[in-house]
Amino acid sequence: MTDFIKTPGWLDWYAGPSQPRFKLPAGSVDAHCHVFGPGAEFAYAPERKYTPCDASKHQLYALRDHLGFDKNVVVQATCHGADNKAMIDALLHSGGKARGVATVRRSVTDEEIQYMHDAGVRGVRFNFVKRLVDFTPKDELMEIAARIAHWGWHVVIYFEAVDLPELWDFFTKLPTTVVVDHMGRPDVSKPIDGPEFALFERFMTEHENVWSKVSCPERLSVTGPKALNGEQNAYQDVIPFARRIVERFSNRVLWGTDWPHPNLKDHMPDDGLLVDYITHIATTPELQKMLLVDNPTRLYWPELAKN
Ligand code: 0GY
Repeated sequence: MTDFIKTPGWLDWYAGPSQPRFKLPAGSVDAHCHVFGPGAEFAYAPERKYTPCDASKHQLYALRDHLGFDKNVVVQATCHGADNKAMIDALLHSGGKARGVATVRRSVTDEEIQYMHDAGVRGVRFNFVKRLVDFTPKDELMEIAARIAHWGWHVVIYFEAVDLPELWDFFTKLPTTVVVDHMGRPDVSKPIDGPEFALFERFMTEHENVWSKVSCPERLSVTGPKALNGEQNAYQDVIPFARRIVERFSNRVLWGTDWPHPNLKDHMPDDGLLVDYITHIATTPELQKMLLVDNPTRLYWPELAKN
């Protein structure tokens, strides 16, 4: 058994989250969350850039029930590298209520892909955030994308807004549905109508295969969780960005808690308040149902989607 020491300064996830006031629509999906280990059972990857606190499938599913979600999409986190065992174990113990996004290398075999598919994996994640991963050549990623396209999987991409120009040609050649993590991490201290966010909107406008998660205000916010003028204002600076993406691309947006919130050092969000935040970015019952139920069901459980 290996003992893993958590990265210094990294906060533990928030135990005892509040009960959200927003009652999630029936069938809501938490479309971005992780499991970490437990390290004694599923060792963290030698090449990891951080060591998390353990966050098990049991704890994830207890949070799902507490918040009122019906299902989860468990995204492979970088601390587990391309060893997808902990994520797959979570899917296999979900009673069909979790689907997954894996990290794979070029060496992955068709048998391994088939095994992951049968367990509920429906996508691969390509990560370009330099503090999280080492560089992988784009030809290797393109080869992986071409292979997983045969299973009907999609590609999840994670990058910083300043890197979009350099990655544009690669992203726009991907042969699958492409899901952007956290709106491409905009710098929300810059104007929403400035060139950086305009490029992201152009990316989504010109490429109808591109979807976006409108999650992680706690990562993007400069003003933070403080309710400056009452609770309505948590992560206020992120709201206009997320709301615009939800309203412009309402049939291609997803939302997730990002539990257990890797790599946060300043504050750890209360997941109940994060759920309440949804009502500020998806402001009508119709938009909320598309964001939380219809879109993730169509992408991850197409067999359940009505149209
Ligand atoms: C996220 C964000 C982060 C980390 C990871 O896989 C990961 O390590 O995704 C981050 O540090 O920004 O989406 O969970």
